Amino acid sequence: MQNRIITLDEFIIHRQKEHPVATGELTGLLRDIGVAAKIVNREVNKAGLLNILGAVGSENLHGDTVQKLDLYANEKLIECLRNSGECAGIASEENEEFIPIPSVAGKDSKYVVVMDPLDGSSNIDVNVSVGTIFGIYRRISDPNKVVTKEDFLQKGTDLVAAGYVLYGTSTILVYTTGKGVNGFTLDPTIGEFCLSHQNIQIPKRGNFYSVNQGYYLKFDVEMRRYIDHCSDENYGLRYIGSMVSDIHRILFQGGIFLYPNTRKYPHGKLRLLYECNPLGFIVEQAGGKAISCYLERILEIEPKDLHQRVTVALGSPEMVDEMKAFVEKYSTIPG
Ligand code: AHM
Repeated sequence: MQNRIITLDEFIIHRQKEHPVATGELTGLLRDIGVAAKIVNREVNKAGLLNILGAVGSENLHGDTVQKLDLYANEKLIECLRNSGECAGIASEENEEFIPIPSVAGKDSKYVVVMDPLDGSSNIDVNVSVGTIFGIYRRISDPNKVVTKEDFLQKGTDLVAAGYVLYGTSTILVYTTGKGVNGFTLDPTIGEFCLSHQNIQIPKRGNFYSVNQGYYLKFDVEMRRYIDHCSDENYGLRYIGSMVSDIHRILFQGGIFLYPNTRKYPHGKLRLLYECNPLGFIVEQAGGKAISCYLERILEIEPKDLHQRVTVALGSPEMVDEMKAFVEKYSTIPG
């Protein structure tokens, strides 16, 4: 642990200096996301006082009930990114279509952002941790023109940066630019994210598995066998129902997170672009693994649709390998 405080801003500027050709745009974008996270954090913390808990009543395009705070987080993040000047477009889990952003002060940005503004929304109105997830891609379309869908439909291996903010007992921002994973805890007394977890390394194995075991009977046989194995091995079951929180624990204590296909969600529930790719990138950067329940590496899946769902198993490398062995042994799907 360093003996002087290093803020998120200092850290990302320092990292930029390590790349002599860097223009500072990514640095600016990460800093703007940090600012947006502080604003969302403020609202999450006082949600109970402001009557923005509970559902608006409408359903989002996936059929989930939209919570007021989801809308707020979505709006705030979009607003910050729109004013940033470093972002050419946004694809958000809360919006059916991507949002092109006009250039600010005549400057054409080369980055686009994918995000889940407030993941784990069913936990909001009972004061349980929720999180923001983001990923940053370099746009592939002509930078002088409006962004296209292809700018967002890039594989996870093309991510330039990814991160999450966990609004928990303390608020922590964890991000990677492909050179390790670092965590910054918000010090509310100075209003700054301060480096608290340097070069995070996921344990090779852990004592926990994280899955919605209530759906056990709806999982395929190989997944049921693997879950039985976890139970036989006396792994503890930990499932918050907020992917950011579940992954955060696994990042530090080791373990495996699973969201397989069910009858309700034949392709899995979680979104490739907004949830699985950014968190998969972070987990891999910390030394872990992220695969689908059909054993494809998450980051190599070719996205076809902005809101594409995917099955997922991610976490400690040895546990993901173990799950893979169960799929290979028991799967009835040829191949
Ligand atoms: P959300 O986009 O409505 O917030 O749903 C995503 C969340 C994840 O954070 C979590 O892992 C999962 O949904 C929980 O789903 P389930 O309640 O089906 O177990």
